[in-house]
Amino acid sequence: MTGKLPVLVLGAGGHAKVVIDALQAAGADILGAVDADPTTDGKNILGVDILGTDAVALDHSPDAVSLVNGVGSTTASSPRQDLYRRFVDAGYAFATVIHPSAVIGGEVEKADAVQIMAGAVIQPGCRIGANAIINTRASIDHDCVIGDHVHIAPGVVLGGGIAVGSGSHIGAGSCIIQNVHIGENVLIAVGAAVVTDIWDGARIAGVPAQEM
Ligand code: JB3
Repeated sequence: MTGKLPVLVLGAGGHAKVVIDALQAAGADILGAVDADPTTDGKNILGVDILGTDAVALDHSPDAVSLVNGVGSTTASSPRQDLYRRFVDAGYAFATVIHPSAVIGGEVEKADAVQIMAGAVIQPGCRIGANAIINTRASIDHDCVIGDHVHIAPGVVLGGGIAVGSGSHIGAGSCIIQNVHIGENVLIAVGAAVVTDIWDGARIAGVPAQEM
């Protein structure tokens, strides 16, 4: 992960657990987690204490902590984006999270707050946008351009030279043929096989993938 400041995780659900596990594997100094649900206060995730709601995060100066976005996304345009923007607008910086088992090729550009989970492979020449998740064992081949806030779910396979527009969700186990363009805020359902360009806002599924 980037940065030397202690880390505060936003969120305390399933994605936060995976993120905390990656942070621990990378040897990060984790201060705690905060969650919108006040009933989580006092509990812990993998031994990391849940300290309260986002008000607790705001008690820490932006100079004293790095944030990690522990809220995931399962659709296009999720609350994850709003949370990221809210804290960036308040002056906070987000750390990147990279599980030590991820394989990342040469000349891969990683924007702010990128999260690359266990076993993911990113081949050379790719660019990964801000606040994007490359989830467990996803495979992204050479020269792909992944937009801001994209979620590449577990087990996705992207061929080379693919562009994925900001805010899109590529469902678990989907495969996308090389050199296609996926628009912004697209939802691709689990297990789809995508062989054509996909327009902004489309919801597609199936083999070969078609509009839902
Ligand atoms: O599919 C995989 C591998 N992971 C999924 C991930 C990408 O998305 C996972 O299975 C879930 O479907 C989903 O994980 P996530 O976002 O952690 O979902 P959930 O387990 O429902 O937990 C969301 C948590 O975020 C809840 O505890 C909410 O209270 C909290 N939350 C929502 N809005 C917030 C906010 N927490 C903070 N701090 N601030 C917010 O604004």
